[in-house]
Amino acid sequence: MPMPPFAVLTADAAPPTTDAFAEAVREGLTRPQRELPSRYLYDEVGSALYEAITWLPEYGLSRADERLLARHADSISRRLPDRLIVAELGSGSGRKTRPLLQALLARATPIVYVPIDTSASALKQCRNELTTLNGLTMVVFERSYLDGLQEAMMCRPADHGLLLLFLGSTLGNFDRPAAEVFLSEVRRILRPGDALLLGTDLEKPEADLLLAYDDPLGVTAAFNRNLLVRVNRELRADFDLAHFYHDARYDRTQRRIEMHLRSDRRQTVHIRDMGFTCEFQSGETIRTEVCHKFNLKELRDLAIRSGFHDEAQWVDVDWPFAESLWVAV
Ligand code: AVI
Repeated sequence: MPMPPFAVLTADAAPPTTDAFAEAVREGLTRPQRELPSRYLYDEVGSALYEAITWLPEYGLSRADERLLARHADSISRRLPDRLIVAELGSGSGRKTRPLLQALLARATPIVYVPIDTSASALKQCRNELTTLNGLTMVVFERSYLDGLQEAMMCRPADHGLLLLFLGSTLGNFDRPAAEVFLSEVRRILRPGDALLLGTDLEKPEADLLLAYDDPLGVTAAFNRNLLVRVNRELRADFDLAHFYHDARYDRTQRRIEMHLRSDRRQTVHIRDMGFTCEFQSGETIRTEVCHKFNLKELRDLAIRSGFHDEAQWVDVDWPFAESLWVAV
């Protein structure tokens, strides 16, 4: 399909609906370990708070990702074909992607860049950050990752390769088995020879991780508790924020940080839009996010198991983090 002659196109949005949110909240809060899906952390306020987290001295993940992409943009781009579409799952603000797009544009223009995200606010930031790049055509998809990727494949001229970016260790927010299933699904949508650049946070001392996810300023706590503000606002609930605390833990067996919201007393919460009541015991928690940490060997094994060849890997030494370039076999 020929590309549109304009710089920015927003596809008809299919964002998560309030019904889907309500269903996810009901389902999650009735589990033995109560849960709220982490994708709902990213409303307008949540996206801004996450952006603030990326600047915190204790949270080195995003800066390591950015450093690696800036340092190795040329070597990454040299391994890719000149005629290329770049799609990105979970574009975030677009800041980290800029140097890589610049390196690709220095070799060949135009480049079509397709950020795919369920967060309208993240896509807006990304558009603002990257529209100034000469020679870049953006096609923005407010979609789930796999739906968006499938549509991106349809925008792709037959003689173009595809580079898919999945950065920022978003893969770590999936359970490990789900991560493998997801990568295999991605592989099924790609064509042989297409590339995946995967950014993942690596294992590091537990104390560093706990500080990264429970910063002294309380930004991560606000990011986490904002999820209750969202449930209150969108589903007319009455979570009392004075009695739910941010709790970040490291699970050594699963090698992951878990974020929870802990009730500091016995209390009853009503979610009026759903006619649903939830009793909390003192100390009971709602798990809101899991952030898995990886090692290099398991990433290489994961590449093979999900149908990729592990082409190259770059690692940041200051904050152990890996950028892996995989090619679909
Ligand atoms: C988006 N994701 C990769 C972040 C992480 O580190 O897993 C989300 C986050 N949660 C708390 N701080 C950052």
